[in-house]
Amino acid sequence: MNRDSVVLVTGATAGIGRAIATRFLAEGYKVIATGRRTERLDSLYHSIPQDQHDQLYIAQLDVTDHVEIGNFISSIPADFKNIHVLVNNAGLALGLEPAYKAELLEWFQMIDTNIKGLMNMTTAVLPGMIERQHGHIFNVGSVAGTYPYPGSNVYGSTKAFVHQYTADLRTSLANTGLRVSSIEPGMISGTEFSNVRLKDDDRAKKVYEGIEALTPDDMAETIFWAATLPAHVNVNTLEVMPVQQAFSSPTFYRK
Ligand code: NDP
Ligand code: 8X3
Repeated sequence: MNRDSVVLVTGATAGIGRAIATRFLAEGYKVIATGRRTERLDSLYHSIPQDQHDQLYIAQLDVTDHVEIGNFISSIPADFKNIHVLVNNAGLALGLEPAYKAELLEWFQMIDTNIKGLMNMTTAVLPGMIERQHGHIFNVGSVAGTYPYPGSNVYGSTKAFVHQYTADLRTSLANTGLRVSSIEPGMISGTEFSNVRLKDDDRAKKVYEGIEALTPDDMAETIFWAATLPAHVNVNTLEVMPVQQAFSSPTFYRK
């Protein structure tokens, strides 16, 4: 990594993605910030110090649309083309109901975004990284990919995919010098994750009551750290939880 390195962040309009973009910008790196909501991309642009404006390129992008992604990649301005770090952060959970009450279309949307979106972005950016012989792909997974909980349903399954996909990608790229990392956080407050999942802001707020959860800045710090380690060091998988979150043993439902 050097100060001309370009960091492409998906889902930079909110939460962790926005914090990651802000962090790399503050450290002097160039950032391509993407997401579907253009007003949020504009707000990111206006929120950073003026002397960082030249370091930021914003682009509306839906990670589920592989045709749009192809057009986006070819339209990136020359001074932002050399993407060194791709942070596949865009993702969402929808619903927390038991499986028999869940909406099939919401399951499809999680698969399209968390799995196919991540694959769309990776395959679009990878050839350039191979050509330039440097690159680092971060995939944002979740503890939900390892520890099941009621209502996680397809969300946890998509994150289990992210974990294994990262491991397979890492293995496949081991002889290229490229780095691949799966970052798997637990509960993070101060993002729109629960608002999107529950479609109810009051319920979303209650999720974090009494818990000092991780913050988007904690995750930005984690990814910044892993990205700036010496080039021969690869963080394969990193599971991060707030101290107040832990594991629970299998549950019994007695008759
Ligand atoms: P937010 O809801 O705050 O942010 C999600 C981001 O994803 C938004 O910027 C949103 O942008 C973007 N996004 C969603 N769908 C698409 C799409 N189709 N195309 C492009 N961008 C999309 O949530 P978080 O910051 O909390 O979540 C970020 C990642 O972290 C997710 O992958 C999530 O699963 C993961 N995670 C979150 C945890 C938490 O507790 N919050 C814990 C563990 C992992 P827009 O709507 O503008 O497109
Ligand atoms: C988000 C963390 O535990 O709410 O991935 O599923 S959790």
